[in-house]
Amino acid sequence: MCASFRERLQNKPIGTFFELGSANVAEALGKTGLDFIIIDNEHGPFEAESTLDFVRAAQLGGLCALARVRETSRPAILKLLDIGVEGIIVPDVHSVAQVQTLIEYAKFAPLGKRGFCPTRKDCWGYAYPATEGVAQSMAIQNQQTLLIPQCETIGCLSEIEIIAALDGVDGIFIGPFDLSISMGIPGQFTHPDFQAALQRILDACHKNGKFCIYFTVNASEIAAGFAKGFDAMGYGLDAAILIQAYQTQLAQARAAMSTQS
Ligand code: 3PY
Ligand code: MG
Repeated sequence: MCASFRERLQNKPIGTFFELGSANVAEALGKTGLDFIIIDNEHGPFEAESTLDFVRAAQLGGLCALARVRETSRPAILKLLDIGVEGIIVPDVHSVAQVQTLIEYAKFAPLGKRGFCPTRKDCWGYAYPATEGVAQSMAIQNQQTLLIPQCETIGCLSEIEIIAALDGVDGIFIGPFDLSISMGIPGQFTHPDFQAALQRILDACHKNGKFCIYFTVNASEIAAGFAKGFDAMGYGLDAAILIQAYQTQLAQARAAMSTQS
């Protein structure tokens, strides 16, 4: 068994958004030194059925498999949890009430009202003993399966202290693009108001013993993110980094070719 996301928080984990949608890519990313991937059911083109194959491949490659849900509906959340993702990242959160509903969907009683069925998450019922298995599975899932709302709207920001304090919220993922857009300063990540918002979210999380994940598309900003106090960093998207890698390698090859003639 590879280290869990919580265990990896001790060592500044770095992940990436998984958009390419192939089990081969998920497995190959396990060779890169990444800690986790976020299988993107919000902006990516795939659904729960193919996500299951990506989860398996990621786990085979030693990666934590988190998934971003497509929407905040009960089926969208339940399906991803039941196929065995380690945590769900929930976009477009606006209010405390919405997060309370998310907790109902994502956590078993007594925290929430998640529906129970033996599924891949507990090896279809074979992971735990038959009689006490249900209660044991529920307790383990509540502890190990992470509910991570995104803070990426003004609404969420304005209630972040209450949201971060909710029992059942494990951590917060900041979406800088949407948060800056919602604040009326799109893409202005160094703007003082944006920086103050980041600090506010970070403080709300840490005051309540919750982890806080930030996202950047620049590898050069990862160290600064950890220095600021973020517990994990999302870095870029697999497709974009593939493009960059080819561009860099080809530019070097063409530069070497130009010196030959
Ligand atoms: C955002 O920046 O809005 C995100 O959701 C990260 O992709
Ligand atoms: Mg977003």
